[in-house]
Amino acid sequence: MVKLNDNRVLITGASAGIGAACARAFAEQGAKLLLIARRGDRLRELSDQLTRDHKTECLCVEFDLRQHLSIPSMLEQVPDEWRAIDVLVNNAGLARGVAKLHEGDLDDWDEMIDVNVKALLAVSRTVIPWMLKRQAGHVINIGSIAGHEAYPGGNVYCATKFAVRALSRGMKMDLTGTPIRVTSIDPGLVETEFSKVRFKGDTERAKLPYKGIIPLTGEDIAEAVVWSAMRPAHVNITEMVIFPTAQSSSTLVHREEKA
Ligand code: 8X3
Repeated sequence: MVKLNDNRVLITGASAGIGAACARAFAEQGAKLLLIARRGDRLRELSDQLTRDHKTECLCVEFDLRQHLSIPSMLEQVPDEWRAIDVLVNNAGLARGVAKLHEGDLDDWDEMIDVNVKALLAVSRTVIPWMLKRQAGHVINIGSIAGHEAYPGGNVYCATKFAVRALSRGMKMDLTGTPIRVTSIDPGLVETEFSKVRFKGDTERAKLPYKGIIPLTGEDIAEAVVWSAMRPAHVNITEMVIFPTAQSSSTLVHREEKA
């Protein structure tokens, strides 16, 4: 088993949801965290809490990953010791809207493609060479069931997650013959701010995907991420699809009516 204490873990989109849960789970294992997110106040709150609870060493970088062309220079500015990244969790991602493709909003599409695909590429393009230099590292991409099957209104979001899946496979192939591991963790319905973002703050509508089911939590996914990272060095968990028990595909969900 790989021990994570004193490992350096970079997590994108770390201020909430799956990203924040991963930060907590890695902190519990004694890792040092490089946390990147747009909401600096939330990041600092999280890092204060982790420092208090686990004595975690955290470096917080407030950065909007939509600025994907500036990602290499942002990362090159972190202190040298933070280039020794053992685990990169490419978590940042979002969905905007459920409009039919022919009624979709081009700005929404840009935002999803910029963050879900281009930012993941730019972060990986910068960090993987650091890993190769040290001949150590693990890239864990947070994909989605939306990268396995499209669903009505999912069009561009699903396309970005199909892209993430292709990139995970491509990275694994390009890193063949090196010790660098690549994992894709692909969840179904996880209750986070995801739905609120997708429905642009309409909280009532945002609750509907989770109605009548016990959805996954960020912690459920973080456990799988940390478990993958802790496998022995010769074991590469390549792809893991995680559903709530009530879900069997993007569109097949059993909902219990509440009285
Ligand atoms: C999130 C899961 O089913 O809303 O990636 O697309 S789903």
